[in-house]
Amino acid sequence: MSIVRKSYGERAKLSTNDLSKKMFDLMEKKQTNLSVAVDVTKKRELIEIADKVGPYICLLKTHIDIVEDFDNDLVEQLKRLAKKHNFLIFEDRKFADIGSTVQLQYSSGIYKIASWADITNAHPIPGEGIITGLKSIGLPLNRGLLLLAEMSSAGSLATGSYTDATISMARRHKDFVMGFVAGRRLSDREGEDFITMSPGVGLDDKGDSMGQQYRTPKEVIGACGSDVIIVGRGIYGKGKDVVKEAKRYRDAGWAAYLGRIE
Ligand code: 5BU
Repeated sequence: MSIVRKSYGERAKLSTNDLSKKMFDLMEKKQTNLSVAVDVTKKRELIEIADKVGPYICLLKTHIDIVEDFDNDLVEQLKRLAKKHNFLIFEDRKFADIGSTVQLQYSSGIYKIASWADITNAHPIPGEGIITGLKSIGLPLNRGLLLLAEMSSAGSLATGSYTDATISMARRHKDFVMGFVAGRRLSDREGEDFITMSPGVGLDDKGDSMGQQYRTPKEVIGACGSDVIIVGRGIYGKGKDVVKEAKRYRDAGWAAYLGRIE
């Protein structure tokens, strides 16, 4: 796989996926490829962190179902912050069911994810119907989907032919599938440009006690050609200065990107 040398701005112009275009444009303008994964269980904490990291991120990643006091006002506040700081919202829902079920999980229930999350993601394990189901809800709302082609955790089964089949599935739905969650760039075919987002990024630790594995922004963006670093506990973990860490990861991610395109 060759490393992409094009800037985010050039890729925005060339992209045929509306949301990828928007994402690349935003990254170029705001000069950040950092996404913060805010895995906290209280609404107030989620909003507080989102407001603090807002100026430094292109994308806020949520796990909305872990928030104990979730209500519609949380969604309204997140949308307001997204506008205020100019970032997109990614609900890391990891859908994994048949098309008809994911349609309902995406549009309905308490969370109504499709109504507020610009981006969500899905495991390719059920086959292509999962994309068709999600697309029927998301595309009319200008949403985008990432397929989980790889995972950052030790022993992940998403490797080899599974990852290859995921790329083929994405190619058949380029209007809705904007790219992959993966540890590296997966395709450099002429005329297509999937965005790659990578979790498992840390500057200080190598992992956690439950299989998470961290690599540095330089490895992920520079050597492996990914586009967005997703950082959670490295930024908001115990005793951390959230703003200081967000700036530090933003700078590290951007430096790795500049080193790659030059
Ligand atoms: P951390 O605190 O930086 O380890 O958080 C990583 C986040 O990314 C967390 O929300 C996970 O659910 C998410 N994640 C991941 O760690 N690895 C993966 O392969 C995927 C998502 Br997909």
